[in-house]
Amino acid sequence: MNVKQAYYLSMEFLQGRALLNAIGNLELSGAYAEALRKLGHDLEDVARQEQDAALGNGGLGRLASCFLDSLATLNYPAWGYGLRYKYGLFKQLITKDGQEEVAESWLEMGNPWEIPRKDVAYPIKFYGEVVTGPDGRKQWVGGENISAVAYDVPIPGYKTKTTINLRLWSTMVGPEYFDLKAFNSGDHAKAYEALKRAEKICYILYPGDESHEGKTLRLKQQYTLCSASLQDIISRFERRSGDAPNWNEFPKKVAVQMNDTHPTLCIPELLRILMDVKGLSWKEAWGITQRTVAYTNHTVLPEALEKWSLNLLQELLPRHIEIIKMIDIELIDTIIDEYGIEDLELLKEKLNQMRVLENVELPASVLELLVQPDEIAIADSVEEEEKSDEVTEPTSENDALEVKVKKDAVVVKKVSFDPDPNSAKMVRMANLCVVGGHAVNGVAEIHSEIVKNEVFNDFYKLWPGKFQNKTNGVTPRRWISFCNPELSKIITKWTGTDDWVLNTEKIDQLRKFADNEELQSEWRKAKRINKEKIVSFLKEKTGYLVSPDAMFDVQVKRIHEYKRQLLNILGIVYRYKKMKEMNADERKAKFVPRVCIFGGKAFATYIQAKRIVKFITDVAATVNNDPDIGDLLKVVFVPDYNVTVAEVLIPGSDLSQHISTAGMEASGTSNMKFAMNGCIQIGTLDGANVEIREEVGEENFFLFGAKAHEISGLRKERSEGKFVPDPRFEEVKKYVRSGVFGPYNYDELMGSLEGNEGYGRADYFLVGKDFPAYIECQEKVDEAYRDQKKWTKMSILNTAGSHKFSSDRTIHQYASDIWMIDPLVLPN
Ligand code: T68
Repeated sequence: MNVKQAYYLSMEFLQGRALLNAIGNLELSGAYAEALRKLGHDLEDVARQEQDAALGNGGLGRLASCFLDSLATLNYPAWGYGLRYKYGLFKQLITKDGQEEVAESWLEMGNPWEIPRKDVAYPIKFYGEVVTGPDGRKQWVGGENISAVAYDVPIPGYKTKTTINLRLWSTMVGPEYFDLKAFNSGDHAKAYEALKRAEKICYILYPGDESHEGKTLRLKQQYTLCSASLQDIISRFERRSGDAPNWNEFPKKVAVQMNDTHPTLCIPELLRILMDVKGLSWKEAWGITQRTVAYTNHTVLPEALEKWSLNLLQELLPRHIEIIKMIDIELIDTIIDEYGIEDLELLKEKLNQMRVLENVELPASVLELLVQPDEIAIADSVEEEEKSDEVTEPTSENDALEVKVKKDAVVVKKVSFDPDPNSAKMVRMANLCVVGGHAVNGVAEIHSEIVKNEVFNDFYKLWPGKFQNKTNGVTPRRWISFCNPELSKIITKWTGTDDWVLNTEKIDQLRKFADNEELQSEWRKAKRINKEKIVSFLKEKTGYLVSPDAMFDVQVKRIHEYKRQLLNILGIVYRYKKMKEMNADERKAKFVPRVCIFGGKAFATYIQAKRIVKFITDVAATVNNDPDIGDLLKVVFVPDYNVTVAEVLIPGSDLSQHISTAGMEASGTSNMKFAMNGCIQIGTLDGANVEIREEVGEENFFLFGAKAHEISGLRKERSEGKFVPDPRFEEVKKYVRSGVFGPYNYDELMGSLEGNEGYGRADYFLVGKDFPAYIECQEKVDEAYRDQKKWTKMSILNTAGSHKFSSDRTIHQYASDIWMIDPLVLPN
């Protein structure tokens, strides 16, 4: 059956544990537990032995894994492709100094979930040079040659026989690269050099890329993923098409989705193979490539939009840079067609913003077009506006003269197209993706609007039809059914079927029972059981003993300034200070007991994020040991947050925090998981929060904070020195600086929230601006929690309204709007 197949290429897959998920999807949990019991083992104990497969950082990687579950479940012909990192995302230790990273050696005990496919291997080349072969085709020769070997990880779907494949590449070299001579002469290290060089490509996820070596390694990783996957996809296409493949059919059989820009090299690699290996013309190859690939954007943070140094690319992938230059020329032609050459300033601006190559001279043919000899002649014959009778000659071949008729004088203005000699030449991967693919999508409605109207607005004006929204989703198997069996039983009972696991819209039926006392009581019992699991978990991991009677208030996600863990912890500090100012009775009357739980990893080189971790743990140490406070407030930083930890924390949370500066969180996906598990959110109008609030009802969501469209104005106000901070914000910073939380110097952290100037300073993320609204909103949360009936109703309505956020819905939309693939159920 030669149907069209989709391939999801991602540098990250955050799979978590596989056992309970696999037997759950195969509906074998009961039988498996029983079989284990007979052998004297407990299923949960066995499951706990498994290490998380943490081949990802956060949301982007976990999304890829949720997508695989949905693809298999919905019987789509689709595979995932990634890298088999030897060490996953680091293990996070929390010490007295904050976060410490150690390597996560997840393969140490072997991996029972993979099938090594030594028979599936492809050559990968780096460096070398480009020559023209006797047939006139370009050939990439010499260089460093390694091989990428496949490891297949089966992904079983839920209630279906379909099992799809996640193919992970590992890098090595053949025995011919073992330097026997060197070894025999005693130079053992040299003998293994080539092998080590190859193997290190797949050592770790996201190597630090501050150094040249680090950058090179990261680029090698990206290219390995793209090249090996495309060679595999192409060889499958050829196998299925028989003797003479019709390459025009390729986009009818293959859809390649690039998970962010990390697999962008797919574009020049597909072009290279089609032209240099298969002999197609540029025009044919370019058309095929554009119809095959599509790009998902996951961030609008300018610093996260990937750029690579042209020199590094030139050195490592010389043929690809030639191809990228050809793409750049295609794009320049399109930009000139669109904007014309009359207004050279405008044209220059558009070229500067839109080109794939940044700060690189224009090709000579284009410059020729831009320098209009006629206009120079006119200019020569008239006086300039400034009454100078000298017309400036172009100083370099990259300069052009712009002639404008202004009143009755002719104004001659020199427009320089020279690159800036002080800035590096770069390749903009996102622009390459937008030009090279047929679809570009954001991951939540508000984010897709920002993608269209801000980040890629020039491209949107050029090709409005390319831009789409695909709101993220999460798999209800892992994120309700398996992680929360207590709640699942209740949903099944009240909706009358367990069909909701596949057809989540059925969960909506809970809505009509939201006031039902029996349901409410069952609901609270389930939450209580899940909270007790958190209590034991926290005791084991941190030593802190918390009370399940308290509200569990949770913020778990990567530590980043834009996600504003700092706002949360400053809110807690403010609460603590107020408690300290009251007597015991006043305290009890005013505050609902809370356990504030944080979890998340800071990128190893992100100093400010690490300071935030340190701050949270310092606050925890002070508050938790304060006898005045007791169970009224506890703060816990859970070390080493990962998928497995999320599976414990999410079902037992009461309140979850999604409080990013509006416009900065592309979507968020844990917000969806929390809603599904009946947790109420406190959040800003950002990412998928906007849609979650719409679905669950605004009265069941604690909203606060500035709106996305206000942010740039607020930053401007700040830089002009017009921002007047709320006295409560000043009070809380002063309190932190006073040393209540220990000897650590918090000047740097608090200072980042002050001043008028600079990114990373001047409170760029508007913590101070949103602080008063946040603490007032938290007071409303306390008030709502006191009324347990009301709270339980809100909780039920969150679960009921969460059904849109199943990744099954998302995957159906990708399949029908971008990939054009259909489900395929194989006959028995
Ligand atoms: C996240 N992005 C978005 N990036 O932040 C989140 N890795 O809003 C969204 O819900 C999620 O993607 C899924 O769409 C990430 O997780 C990374 O982890 C990342 C960024 C740069 C390089 C590598």
